[in-house]
Amino acid sequence: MKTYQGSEIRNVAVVGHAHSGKTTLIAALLHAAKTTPTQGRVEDGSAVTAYDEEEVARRITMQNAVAYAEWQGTKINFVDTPGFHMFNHEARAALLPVEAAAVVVNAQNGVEAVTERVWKFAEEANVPRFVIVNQMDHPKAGGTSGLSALIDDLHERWGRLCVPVQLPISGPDGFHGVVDLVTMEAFYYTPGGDGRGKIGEVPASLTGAAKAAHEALVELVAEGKDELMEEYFAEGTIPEQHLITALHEAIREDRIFPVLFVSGQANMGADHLLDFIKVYAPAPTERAPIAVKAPVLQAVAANGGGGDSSAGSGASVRKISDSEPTALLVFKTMSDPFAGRISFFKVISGVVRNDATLENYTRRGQERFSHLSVMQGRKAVEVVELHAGDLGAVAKLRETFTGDTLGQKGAEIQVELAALPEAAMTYAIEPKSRADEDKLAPAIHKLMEEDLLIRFFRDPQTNEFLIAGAGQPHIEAIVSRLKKRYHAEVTLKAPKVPYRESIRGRTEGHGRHKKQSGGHGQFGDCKIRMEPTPRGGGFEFANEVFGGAIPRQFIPAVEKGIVESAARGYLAGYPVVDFKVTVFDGSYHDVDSNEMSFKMAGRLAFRKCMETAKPCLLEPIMKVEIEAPDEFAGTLMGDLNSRRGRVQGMESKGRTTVINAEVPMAEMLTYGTLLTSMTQGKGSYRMEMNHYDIVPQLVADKILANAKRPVEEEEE
Ligand SMILES: Nc1nc2c(ncn2[C@@H]2O[C@H](COP(=O)(O)OP(=O)(O)OP(=O)(O)O)[C@@H](O)[C@H]2O)c(=O)[nH]1
Ligand SMILES: [Mg+2]
Repeated sequence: MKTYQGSEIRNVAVVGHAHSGKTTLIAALLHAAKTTPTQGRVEDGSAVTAYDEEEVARRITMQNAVAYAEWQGTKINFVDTPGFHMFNHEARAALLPVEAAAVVVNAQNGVEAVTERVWKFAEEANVPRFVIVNQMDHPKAGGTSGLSALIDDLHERWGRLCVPVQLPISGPDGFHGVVDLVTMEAFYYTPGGDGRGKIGEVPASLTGAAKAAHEALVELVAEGKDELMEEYFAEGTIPEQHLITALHEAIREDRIFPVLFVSGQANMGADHLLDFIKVYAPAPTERAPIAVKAPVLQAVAANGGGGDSSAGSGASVRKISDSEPTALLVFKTMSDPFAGRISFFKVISGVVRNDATLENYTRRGQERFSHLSVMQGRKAVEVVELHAGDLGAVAKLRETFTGDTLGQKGAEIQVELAALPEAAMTYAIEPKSRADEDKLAPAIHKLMEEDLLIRFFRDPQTNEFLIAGAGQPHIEAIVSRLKKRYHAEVTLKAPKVPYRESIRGRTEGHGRHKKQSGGHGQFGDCKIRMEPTPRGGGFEFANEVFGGAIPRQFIPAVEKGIVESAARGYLAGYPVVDFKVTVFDGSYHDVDSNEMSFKMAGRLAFRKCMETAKPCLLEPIMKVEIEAPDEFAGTLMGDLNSRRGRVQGMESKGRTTVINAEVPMAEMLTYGTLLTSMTQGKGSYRMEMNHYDIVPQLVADKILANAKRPVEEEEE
């Protein structure tokens, strides 16, 4: 394979609502570029970017995938992303390594909930966007009110900067091709062909509309650029070459969001879209230098850890250029039971060569890059070197994970990943056999390497294994992967609510641990003050012991005892959070005092405090967005009320109502099924963890009645 320079590379994330046809469109583009001899299909698992067996079985994309097309001297890297709301965090993550987002809109439905969401992600990530109106072959393309209504809708949502750069050639007999509004040429396609069009005349019925659309485009491009404006007024138009350069610049600077028309499934418009990406999408080397965090040197422990020896922290930038020091960012990990861990990365700067040894800046190890590759779906294609801006992959790094930066020694940078939502649903799982139990933890940890949303832990109360994820389909896919990839079989049990405990009052407590059982005794004694901190504040610890009432070296033991006891819970075995402890007094014994004794004293003092600190139960509150046709709004609102939901807003979009509410997780565990029956299958919802709040007394009483109160095994 040819070696591509940064200026010859385009990185495009393909984002959009579920089923808008992203995976199919990429398959069409790859076929048009002769990457695949036939066009891959989602239906039979032959689409290049839909290789995961869970995805093939469900016919949806669940994780990002990478593929590339070599198109007229340019390498176009595509990142296919999930449109299903539960996996939208993947789409967000895909925007980090790219310079353009192709926002795919289903021509039948226009802009949908996730279309808006991914647009916002791209905006936040500072990534130029183009709108691809897909499924133009569909008899219902344009919906009930036609394509001009679709364009009006784009304007309404994202402003007049959304401007067509093509005009679709469609009529009652279907979709035939597009008019390029820059060159004013028409391209005609055969449905089900190879995606390569034939140049022809603009149909007479469209010449007027094409001229008007061309002028609208030219005006928008020239806007704010004095020399172009002058040229436009003097000549009445802008020469094609100037227009191309100016449009490229306008797209890069977010002054224009071009709109194009294709059919992925019938492979119509593919070559033109590839051309468009080549000419108009920014090359990585053209983008402004990316913000990076310069290294933060660890305080040296040998200094006693007290002195602040951190240096060089703060924001900085790195230019995407071969001449900068080599650095790369791992943006995705795939754990393959055979090939091992495959790390997908973007070369931020410099050149990565096969067999290079690079330092993992995040974890401080050395990694050897053997069999340097680029990914074509699941297939790794080996390359000799990768230049700044390119996307690549390497297998079998020893200790490198998603989010890590690596590079040459002495030129450290760090790049921040987009924030992930909290897991929205927790299930208990039970290994089917002893052998399954042994395989479970290592297998889940492998899956967690590629899916950062998974949480895996033990229920402190029941000792069950708990697994948390984005929702039921997500958890089910994890369970299926555990079985198919790692032969670890588990049964899924009812969803669990991860309650927590906290306190509402300020109090003091005394813990004294004394044992005299012949020989060496044990003695620890501390007095602590406990007070609530704001919600989400976690745990704080302060030391106000003066005059050596407790020797310095035993203070951490007191803290440790408190932390351990808090993790075990007080009311019902859920971890106690959001409180501050100050140790202010105590006593010790010259011979009998040791760490263990002060840890015990810490535990006892904590439990003493809990008795009077007005302990309370906290529950996770979800941020929920529900979408359904207007006629169901009343039913849904009533239902939310009965679920202790607090409606934050209700909005009507076309004939759809969108309700935003905050609802306790405990009330949402089986909402998916209920919503389907309440809305005849026409409603959809998504939710994410938002915050913890105190459980109302009546509800808490019921939970506590069913819970075992944890017992502290050690006695004074
Ligand atoms: N008529 C028509 N159908 C299409 C077109 N593109 C996709 N489809 C159909 O729409 C369905 C979804 O296509 P996908 O390519 O899987 O859609 P996606 O956007 O990748 O979906 P997610 O990955 O779940 O977000 C499939 O059944 C396709 O056959 C198109 O251009 N025309
Ligand atoms: Mg897909």
